[in-house]
Amino acid sequence: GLLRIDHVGVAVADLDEAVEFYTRVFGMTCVHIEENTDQGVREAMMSVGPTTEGGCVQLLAPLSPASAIAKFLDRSGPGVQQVAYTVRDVEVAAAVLRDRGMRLLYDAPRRGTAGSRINFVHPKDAGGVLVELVEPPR
Ligand code: MC0
Repeated sequence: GLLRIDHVGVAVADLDEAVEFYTRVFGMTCVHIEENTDQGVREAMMSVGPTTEGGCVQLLAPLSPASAIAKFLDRSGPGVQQVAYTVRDVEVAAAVLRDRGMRLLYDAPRRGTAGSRINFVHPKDAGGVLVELVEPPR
């Protein structure tokens, strides 16, 4: 089953500007920045509270015009792009959701933030929400 909200993903055009905004206005702390070329993003993990136990906002900026985030920004503008849940085992969680009629975007998990393993439920099967499953690195 799902364990907790891992992060809420927000599409932004300019990552550095967004990090500055979330820090100054909401008092969040940037705990991780990375480029994920497989996903076509440059991303920053912003801790909501004093520890990441309080959940994170993941700021996502496109690396190229072909990126899923570039497409999202073109269509919808900046805003919430995904909700991500922590799971113990992403393959098991994906299999359970497939059994319940959900289309998973990948046949096998791919690499997410900081070496996590991830998959996604298609937003059209989940009431218009792109749902990400995150198995944290061991
Ligand atoms: C598209 N749609 C969405 C959506 N993206 N609805 C809600 N939330 C979103 N994020 C809607 C469109 O408006 C459209 O609705 C319908 O889905 C199908 O659109 P499409 O043109 O066929 O599909 P695409 O090309 O826009 O692709 C959507 C899809 C793609 C979800 C398949 O974005 C994708 O593969 N996402 C997974 C990877 C990803 O998002 N990576 C970036 C984050 P209508 O009604 O017009 O038909 S990377 C990340 O998250 C990593 C680093 C991590 O956390 O570890």
